[in-house]
Amino acid sequence: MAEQTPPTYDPRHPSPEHPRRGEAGSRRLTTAQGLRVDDTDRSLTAGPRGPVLLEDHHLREKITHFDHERIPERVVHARGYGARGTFRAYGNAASVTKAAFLATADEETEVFVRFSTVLGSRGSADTVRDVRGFATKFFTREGVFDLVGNNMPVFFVQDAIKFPDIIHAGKPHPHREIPQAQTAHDTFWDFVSQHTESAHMVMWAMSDRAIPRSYRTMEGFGVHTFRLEAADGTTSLVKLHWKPLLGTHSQVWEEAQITQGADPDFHRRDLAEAIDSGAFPQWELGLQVMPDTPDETFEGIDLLDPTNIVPEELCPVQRVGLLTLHQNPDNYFAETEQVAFHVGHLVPGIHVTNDPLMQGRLFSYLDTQLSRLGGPNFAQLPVNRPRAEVDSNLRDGMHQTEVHTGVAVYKPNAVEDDEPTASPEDGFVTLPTPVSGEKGRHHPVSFRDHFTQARLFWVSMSPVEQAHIVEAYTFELGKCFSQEIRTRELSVLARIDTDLAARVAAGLGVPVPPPLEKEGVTGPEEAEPSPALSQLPTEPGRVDGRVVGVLVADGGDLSVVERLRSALGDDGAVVRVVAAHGGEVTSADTALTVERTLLTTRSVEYDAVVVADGTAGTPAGDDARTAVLIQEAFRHGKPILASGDGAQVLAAVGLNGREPGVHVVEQAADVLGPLRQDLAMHRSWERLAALAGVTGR
Ligand code: HDE
Repeated sequence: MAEQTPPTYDPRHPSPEHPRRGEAGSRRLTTAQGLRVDDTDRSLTAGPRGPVLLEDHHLREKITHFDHERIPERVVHARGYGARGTFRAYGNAASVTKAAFLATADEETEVFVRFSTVLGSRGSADTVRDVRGFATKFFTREGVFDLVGNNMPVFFVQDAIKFPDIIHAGKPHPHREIPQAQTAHDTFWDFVSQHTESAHMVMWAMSDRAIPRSYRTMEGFGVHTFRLEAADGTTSLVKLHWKPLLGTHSQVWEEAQITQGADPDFHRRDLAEAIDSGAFPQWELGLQVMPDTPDETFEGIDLLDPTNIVPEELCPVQRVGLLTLHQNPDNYFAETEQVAFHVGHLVPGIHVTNDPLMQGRLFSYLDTQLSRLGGPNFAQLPVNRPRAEVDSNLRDGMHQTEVHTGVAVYKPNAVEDDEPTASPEDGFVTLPTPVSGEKGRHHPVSFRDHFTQARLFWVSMSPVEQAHIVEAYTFELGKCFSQEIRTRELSVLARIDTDLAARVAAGLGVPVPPPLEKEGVTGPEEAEPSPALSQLPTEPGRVDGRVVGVLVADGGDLSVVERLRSALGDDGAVVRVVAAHGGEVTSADTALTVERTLLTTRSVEYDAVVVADGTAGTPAGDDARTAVLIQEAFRHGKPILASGDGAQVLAAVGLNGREPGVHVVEQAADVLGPLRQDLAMHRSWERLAALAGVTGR
């Protein structure tokens, strides 16, 4: 194969696909046909107050185009946000795969990533309790590879044929289309309480993983086991992971709910602003490499069952490359909406397995693009266009943009002497894995343990995380109307863990039913905890993109803002000035621009709150919304600091600085130390534990 230069991407020089606008005053408004327009504000009418004329071709073109501006939203993962970036291979994956973008040290590959929620419509809020999509398109020199993953490593169903069922159960009830973007309703719990292979995934969905703090603080998973092939022909069974360099962090449930109203675009705004400010989010791609044995199991775990993880303690994650997102889309529709992922977009060295979920996905993704993007030529859209050379005999169809030449669009042909050749030498060769057995709708014995891994997840959580899981089940089941559904789900929980079931039942005020009995279903076996599953930081992490809100008042101490900005700014943390009014706050010879007022802000915007000296007794210090802001920050485990008389503002809501993660200091200079320390641990876990009434963190 001819050597091709690895694709590169320079964010400062946008591609010709995204031309910049012209000089001011140099552009002329035209119709779609390039005709210059005289007036686009008034329709053509017969007389000043007469009827509009059909003759107005500009009006008709403008309205007709507008009428057709939308395309069908994705049937799942409709709400999403994308970014461009690069992937750099470390080269150490060469022993496992011959895929050039992974195996070649320092090779850089252009990528487009789309994050999403699953259930909500395109206009739904970002911070709902849901699984997050984490789909990556690698424009490799050998063709496009799509890693269409989620932020959870397992799935609700083992077989693609059940996908329409779980989605119909989770989507709003069809008669009223309520509730939007959530699982806290009867049909979801009716389904999962009967369909017990969901038990493990439901536990993830009820955990803090379902309410990430940011796309930048999410892990990603390929979910299925892939079969990787090295240059020497050896194969391995491999699970794929994305590890965020900022750590894995979540919101707490009340915070996520408030965010839905206060800023429904919270996650897309966070990602876009981070990229704009140069705080480029990064993930390492990790591989769990397991032997390719005939039974396709590892340590007794069936690798074809997508409700199973392989604990990292049993098979460590080897990091093989770095993903950096460094450019926001220029146009949401053209890029984020039209990007088309497909599990079947593979490159040499990466193969699928017989995981029945994966097999069904191989059909679904291509199929859905046909109706979503209006035909088979979606690969020609700028956001999807491969960087490798394309020379296919695919022709015509809706929205064909290529002007193909030549007459012999078939193989073999003896009419043209430069026909494209197909060869196993450099082509994608399907591995000759053996297939045997009887046709049938099977239910393998190794797919029947529905509870051991759910238990594994539960016992791996810290006490605070367990408390959040209990709260989530209690919330969701509390929103169900059917007592029968609640009881059935409680019986599922009773089968996983007695304490979990007892705590949820207590919250619902109902007795604990006996553990669910279900024919043909086994488990749980005793499960060894996997500490890697817990999100609690074991050491201080990075503070990039963290937001500190500082409440200041006219005539008070403003120096704390500058101090924090110079100390935290280099690390990519943001310090926002909050005051009672807009414009500027002034004090002695200092003036600061106010970025948020008590009217326009809410606690959820901040990872930590500082109350500056000089706020007590001012409109800012006395405002009831300040009390709410501090109380919410407190309930959500966020660091809270007060300097000087700011202590009185805290005292008004009952805080004295002795609570975990609450600090009262004499002067502005003393704020930084404890603030940085607490921010780096994400939350005060002691406080969250105390609030949840559990001991330990
Ligand atoms: Fe998807 N999924 N899915 N899914 N999925 C789609 O494709 C489907 C599954 C995932 O940002 C659809 O282009 C089936 C698992 C992501 O554009 C559709 C099954 C995982 C995205 C589809 C699954 C995913 C999708 C809808 C069960 C994690 C968003 C629009 C067999 C590994 C991609 C589209 C984007 C989107 C089908 C299960 C991830 C309908 C049939 C498991 C991240 O084709």
